[in-house]
Amino acid sequence: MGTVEPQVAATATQSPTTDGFQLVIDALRQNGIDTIFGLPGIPITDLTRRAQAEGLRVLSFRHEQNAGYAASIAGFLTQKPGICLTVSAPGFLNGLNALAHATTNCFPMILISGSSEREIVDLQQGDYEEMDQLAIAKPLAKAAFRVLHAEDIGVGIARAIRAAVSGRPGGVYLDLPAKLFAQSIDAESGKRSIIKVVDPAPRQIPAGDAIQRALELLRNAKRPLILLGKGAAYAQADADIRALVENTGIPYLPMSMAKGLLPDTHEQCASAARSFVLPEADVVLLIGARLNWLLSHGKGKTWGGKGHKGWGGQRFIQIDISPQEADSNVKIDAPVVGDIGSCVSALLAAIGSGWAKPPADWLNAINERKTKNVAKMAETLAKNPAPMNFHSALNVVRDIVKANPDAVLVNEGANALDFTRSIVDMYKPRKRIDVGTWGIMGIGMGYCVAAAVTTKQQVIAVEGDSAFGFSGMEVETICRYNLPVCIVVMNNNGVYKGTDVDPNGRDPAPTVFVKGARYERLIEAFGGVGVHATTPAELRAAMEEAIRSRKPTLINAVIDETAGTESGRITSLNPTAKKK
Ligand SMILES: Cc1ncc(C[n+]2csc(CCOP(=O)(O)OP(=O)(O)O)c2C)c(N)n1
Ligand SMILES: [Mg+2]
Repeated sequence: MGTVEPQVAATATQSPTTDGFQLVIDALRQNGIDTIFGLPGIPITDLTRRAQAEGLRVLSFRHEQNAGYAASIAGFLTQKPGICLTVSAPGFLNGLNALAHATTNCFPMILISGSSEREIVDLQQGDYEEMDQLAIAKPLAKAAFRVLHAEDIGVGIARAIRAAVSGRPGGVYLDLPAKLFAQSIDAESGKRSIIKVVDPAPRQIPAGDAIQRALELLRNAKRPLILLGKGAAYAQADADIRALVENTGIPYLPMSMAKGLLPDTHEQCASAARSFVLPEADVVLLIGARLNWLLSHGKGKTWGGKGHKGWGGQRFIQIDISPQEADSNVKIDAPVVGDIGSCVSALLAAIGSGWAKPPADWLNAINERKTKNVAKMAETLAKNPAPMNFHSALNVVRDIVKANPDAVLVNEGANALDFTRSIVDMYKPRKRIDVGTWGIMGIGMGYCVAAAVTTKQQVIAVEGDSAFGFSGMEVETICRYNLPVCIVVMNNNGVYKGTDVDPNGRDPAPTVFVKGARYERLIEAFGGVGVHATTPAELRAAMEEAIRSRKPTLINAVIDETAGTESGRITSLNPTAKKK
């Protein structure tokens, strides 16, 4: 055993050191990242502890997929990359779904996964949780990097941040092998190695001739239409987008997550006449909306085309940050490439004042449809059938959201999604977050956690009973952090409906769950409030109380099991066996 003195002498002459753990934390913090969504284990357990000790918010989940979805939507809501932190192989794979989701939805996110020893992994010698994670992440990520040396952590995180938020945002993978964390280097050079990223998402100014080309087309339109996508919501250019819509007087349709960019009750909102305006419009201005399946690829019957691929005759102006987006499905006559904020403000400036409103016959025709459809919907919503159905339950949610316009609405399911989207009006930007481009189930509870911690607002989740099951265990997470989340499970005993039966009478049908399941008891196990609601009045009282108390609440809203339709609104995409 040595004495104490030599050690003291040694530390007195050695310069201070830092290590990989610390450098990761410093690099994130210096770039304004204050929250990590993750799940601890080898080799990142100490990273979660030390990040928390240093004041970062570390939110620990029950499954990495939910942490990943949380990170992805935090990216959407804040324009900063959402961080998901996982262990190696299985934890990494659990996070990968969310990484792919972020890339597909253009949400900035960084999946940081610990990984096993490179020398062993590359020789496939059977290491603990052995996997070539970088290779696997690459096709699903916008970019993927690995850091091997502590002095490169600063560069690695800077590159990951830039890749995630610049241009079209997306999911980035950052591989941090176990050995990196304990590497120690001189503190001063460590400090110098951190890069505070300057201008991570540079504005991209559209070309003047592109703006003129777009205005030319718009000016000559007889039946113009504006389509707002979630890219427009992400851009946080809310005032300019509203001014563009109002100054031109052009009717607009918001895509699901663009709802509330202008209030859904706005007189120019054409949502209630969607099936009329799409085929009838002659010039369509797309703002941060891609012509993917959600818009029937810009052609076919939805757009008034003959058959399922026929062009409907519309001419398109497309504002998008990616120069490759135009012409992906139909011809784009006027592509405007740039960031949405810059493009919209350039259009606004070029329009000036005195833009002629669209022809009155177009606006009148839309209003006529709107009035008729709104009246029809009001009639349906006023009914109070027993058992409760989607409409009578969502009529309550509609009122609650109207009274609490700052609340964030999370929504997933099939019927539970489609009916909510069309019935529940949104009043403010980025208040509706849902299944996104893929129509995935499983975003629910992760989105709730992220929305609550990043916005500090009340969160309301409208969940199909199937949808809820994908992330249901995170009600513990919601209770543990005591988040103001009110979950409404639209319980119709199954996927789409609860009525299917096994023709052989042996098992429950594949689409059906335990009938009369008591989902509210799940949250009671963790100290949350559970409510069983069988009428709109019970649902209303429970939601009002949840919002008043800000307590984690799960309301099991019992819905008529015959009320839904197969696949909700997208029945046409569902191949079914030919009926005999
Ligand atoms: C990850 C994933 N798995 C499966 C599906 C297929 N799917 C679409 S909607 C849905 C569930 C619909 O049932 P529910 O959430 O109860 O909504 P309901 O129509 O009954 O209101 C499923 C499983 C999916 N979209 N995503
Ligand atoms: Mg259901």
